[in-house]
Amino acid sequence: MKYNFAEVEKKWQDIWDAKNVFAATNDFSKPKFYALVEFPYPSGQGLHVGHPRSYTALDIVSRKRRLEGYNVLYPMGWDAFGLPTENFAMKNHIHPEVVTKQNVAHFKAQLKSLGLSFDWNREINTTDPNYFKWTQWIFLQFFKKGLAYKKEMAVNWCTGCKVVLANEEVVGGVCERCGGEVVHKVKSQWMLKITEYAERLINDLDLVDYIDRVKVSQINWIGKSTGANVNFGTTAGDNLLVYTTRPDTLFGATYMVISPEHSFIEKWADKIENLSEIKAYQEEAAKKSDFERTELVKEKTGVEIKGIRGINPVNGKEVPIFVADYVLTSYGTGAIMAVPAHDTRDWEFAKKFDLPIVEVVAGGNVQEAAFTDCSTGVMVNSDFLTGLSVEDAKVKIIEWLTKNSKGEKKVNYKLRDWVFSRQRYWGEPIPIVCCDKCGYVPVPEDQLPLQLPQVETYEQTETGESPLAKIDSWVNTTCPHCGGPAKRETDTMPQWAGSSWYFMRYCDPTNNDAIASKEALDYWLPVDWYNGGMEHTTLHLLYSRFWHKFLYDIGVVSTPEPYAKRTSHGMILGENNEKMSKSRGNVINPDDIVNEFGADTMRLYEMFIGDFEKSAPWNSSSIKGCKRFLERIWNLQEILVDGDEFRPEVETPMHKTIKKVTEDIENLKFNTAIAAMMALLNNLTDTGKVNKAELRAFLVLINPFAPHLAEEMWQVLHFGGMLNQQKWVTYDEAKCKESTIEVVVQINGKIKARLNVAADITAEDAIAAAKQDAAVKAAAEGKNIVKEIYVPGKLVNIVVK
Ligand code: ANZ
Ligand code: ZN
Repeated sequence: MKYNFAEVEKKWQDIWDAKNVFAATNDFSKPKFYALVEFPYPSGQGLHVGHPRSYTALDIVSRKRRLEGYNVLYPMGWDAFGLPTENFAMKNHIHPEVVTKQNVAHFKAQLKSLGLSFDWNREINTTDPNYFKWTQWIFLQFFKKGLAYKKEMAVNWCTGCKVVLANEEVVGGVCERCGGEVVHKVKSQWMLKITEYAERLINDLDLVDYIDRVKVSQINWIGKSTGANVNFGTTAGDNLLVYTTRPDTLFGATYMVISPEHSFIEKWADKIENLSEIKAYQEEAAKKSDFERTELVKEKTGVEIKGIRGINPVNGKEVPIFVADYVLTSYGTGAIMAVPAHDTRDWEFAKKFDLPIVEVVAGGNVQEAAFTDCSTGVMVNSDFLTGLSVEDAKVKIIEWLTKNSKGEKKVNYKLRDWVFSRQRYWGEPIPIVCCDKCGYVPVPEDQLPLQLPQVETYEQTETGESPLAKIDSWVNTTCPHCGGPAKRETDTMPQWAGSSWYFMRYCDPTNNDAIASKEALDYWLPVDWYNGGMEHTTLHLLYSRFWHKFLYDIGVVSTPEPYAKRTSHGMILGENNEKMSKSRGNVINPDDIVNEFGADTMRLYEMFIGDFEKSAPWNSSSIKGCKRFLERIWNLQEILVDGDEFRPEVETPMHKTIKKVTEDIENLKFNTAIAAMMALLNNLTDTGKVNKAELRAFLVLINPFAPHLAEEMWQVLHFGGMLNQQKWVTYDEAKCKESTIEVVVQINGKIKARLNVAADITAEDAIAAAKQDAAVKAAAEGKNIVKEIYVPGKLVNIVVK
């Protein structure tokens, strides 16, 4: 009987749907398990073979958990606001809502064809007004707590998309989306104060079970740095505050640098003798991204400010002040004391501009290269610090600075506040009204959702305002506070907004009175297991932890962290080990695989492709192997016999495999779980039969991986009920060990025999048994035995002369 995957898979997908078998129940007395995968952006390209890798993995875990008696929530939805949809709409003159609808329908059909056990009753879409009502509501809570604020700032301006980008969206100095040049532009932006949570976002990583590389990259992204703010004097009369992580090197500061955007320049313009030169330099710097400016390999540039000098507070010495773009406005104080002897960038700059290099930590040759090691060196040329270790000198100088009101200890973070404004149409409108009298006034909560108006075109205005700014009837409104004329905010939220809280909405997706009921949130949160891509570790993961913490602070959720556990899968690459991309022409369409081999094979293959946490190249011949494996399982029906217990000859492999699959699933070792089931299948077919007890157990094991085939066999063999409602199989630890093992016997390194002996045999008995073997006896005949060795569980080696 041939296995017809197409028919069987469709049949079971329809039954599961009709019977709602994967719906999470609202029975809050049951133990729960909340599995989450990153919901996709429904792009026009449809599903990528990378998506099912994550979805299948947690589908396997979810299917197993259901059989273990948990109330499982495994939801799916659409992160559907964003630029590609808007760009497509702009080009083709279709409303983004229509584009989104089409793309979602396509994605959903593709996901359904894979037999993933999502609870489709809880499907959400970030562009649905009933959803973004709550995204807007959360924004207003931020606003009310002073954590959403407006700020004039130099932002990343993409010359291609004509849109302000978050730092994270600038990759390698260019726009992540269009590859266009990114320059600086000053704009008034809505900001979210994520920096207020920086410390907790680091410390609370102790409360969760995240894989190490995720933890490390979060910590690095937040970038906590401990040092001091030091107040330098200047001959202009004003002070200049610098941030340094090496206050111990203060005596080695031979010049200062301020960023091109530093307000000092404006303020003392009339004292600066070479102002036009500096203005020209400022213009050049504005064209560069932060990335370009801080690149180590870049040759340093800068201009000395003529007419004003800095004064080192520790010794009163005058030093030149430069304007140079390797100092960023947005970090620390935007000004530094330069210590060329002990900082590489300062050293390069000093060499180029012929500035003095004064050694203050002994141990290197500072004329040759900066000596940056601070673990072993001893202070020199540093007055009251001389002779101290770097660590002690840091403590002492901070004491001195504090006592003399010249500075203080300071912690800085690389993390910046989150630029939350976009000048785009296809996003959540920011629910704020600007009134001349009352300032920024929130749209009253009972008027949410604030919906998007219809527009003629999706292009921004000449000045880069959002297309909403062109709709007078939308912009002009009355102030909710004083009733006077007012204007609406026309910026929309960034794409990251909707995904910052979506896992909460799944708990109670149709609630009209709250983001979700407190009861549902308290029951389901935190998410028990969240799997997603490494590319979302620093943005989405951090943003959503931040929103969750804020909602925790205002009493909406009851746990400080949203995700108890976070794992990450590797990328699926093209056959040639390159990233799959349209331009390389190596994209595999999941639909083609499902059509040709079936969903079960696709699922199995993606889990068998390699170590789940590492990237893996696509391999077409290996897919065929997976298909054959499933067909061999199907054919077990032909050798089926009665039996309520495992037969003695397969008892150990049965227990061992149950144990292995059970554990491997928990440890993301899907590939080795599959390999173990393949080995078990061989064990069974080697005996020429399989009994009912064995096959039942086998089907339960393979079910999470290949649920259609397993469910179908369960039915045609009348095993009773549906497989997805059975219990997970258990094993007996004592029966996982082989009672006998095979031991190889060698004479002078050549294999002479293979013996079956008790697994716990002693060396003495093993050697004795070996010597009893006829072939061994014959080979040793008439020779002297000089050595006998037993390698436990493996071999007996006899050396003869
Ligand atoms: C003097 C010094 C001496 C420094 C030395 C380093 C080594 P992290 O660890 O990244 O916080 N710095 C401060 N503000 C800056 C800005 N806005 N743009 C560019 N560089 C800036 O590094 C802090 C160090 O980077 C600071 O300590 C400062 O240089 C520089 F042997 O001050 B240091
Ligand atoms: Zn008003």
